[in-house]
Amino acid sequence: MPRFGNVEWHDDVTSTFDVAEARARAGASHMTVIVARRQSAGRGRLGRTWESPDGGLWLTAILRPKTGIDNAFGLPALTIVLACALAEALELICGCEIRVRWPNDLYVGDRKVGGLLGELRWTGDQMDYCLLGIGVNVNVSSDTLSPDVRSRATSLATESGSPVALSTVLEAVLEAIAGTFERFEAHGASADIARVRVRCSTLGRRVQAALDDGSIVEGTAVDVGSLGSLVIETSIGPRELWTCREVRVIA
Ligand code: BT5
Repeated sequence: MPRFGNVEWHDDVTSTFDVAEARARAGASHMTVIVARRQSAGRGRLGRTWESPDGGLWLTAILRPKTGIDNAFGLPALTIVLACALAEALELICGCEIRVRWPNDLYVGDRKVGGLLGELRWTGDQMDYCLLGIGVNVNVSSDTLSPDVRSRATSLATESGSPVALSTVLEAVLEAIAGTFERFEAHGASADIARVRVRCSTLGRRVQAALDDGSIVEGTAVDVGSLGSLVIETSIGPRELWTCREVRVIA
């Protein structure tokens, strides 16, 4: 049963976040989704660029949670749990193993096939709404990506060996968002975190995490906490990360 009332399609946008922001400010309802065929200024985390040529699924969903979620705890949990649900759904479509790299990347082997970006909007200390951005390289052809990104990216079509219907992926992604969010509101993230732990390729690896303040934490990634954090065992004990610029697997 579709649980999305309003799916708005665009050919060209700067970013689906820009359109979603305008719609949310104008009062758009929970689960309104903005989809674009191309973005001229697609966004990644921390001001990075998300390359968004033809052939990808680029969308932002507007969520209006009934219960409070916040930047420190709620959002990291929601995004990693959703990343896991997306990986499961996309894997069924393309038949290749899709894993989650903490905090919010979808990978096939060593190549990135998609990413998530969650942002909260506040009025004072009251959360107004949550914007969830999702990008999946469905049929993106590698020669439409910059050389730097091309060497580290893949698409569902490349991995499955044939083109994949954008509408099938959209339907699966919307179902994953709706199902994950319903469970999240009803029970929190902890029930789904067990699935994340199985699917998270960061766990068990030696990593270097570049924190937002520029410092580096190095150690073995040993757990995803029940609220979505990454626990790294360092030479001086465990460190729990909620956010960081980048986690690099070094061994
Ligand atoms: C992400 O950021 O992975 C979040 C991506 C979210 C994109 C969606 S598309 C719809 C919605 N509207 C937007 O404007 N954004 C969201 P991050 O973890 O910061 O990764 C960004 C990095 O991924 C870049 O610096 C590149 O190295 C790489 N990258 C850029 N475009 C890519 C692509 N199409 N495929 C694979 N990797 C890419």
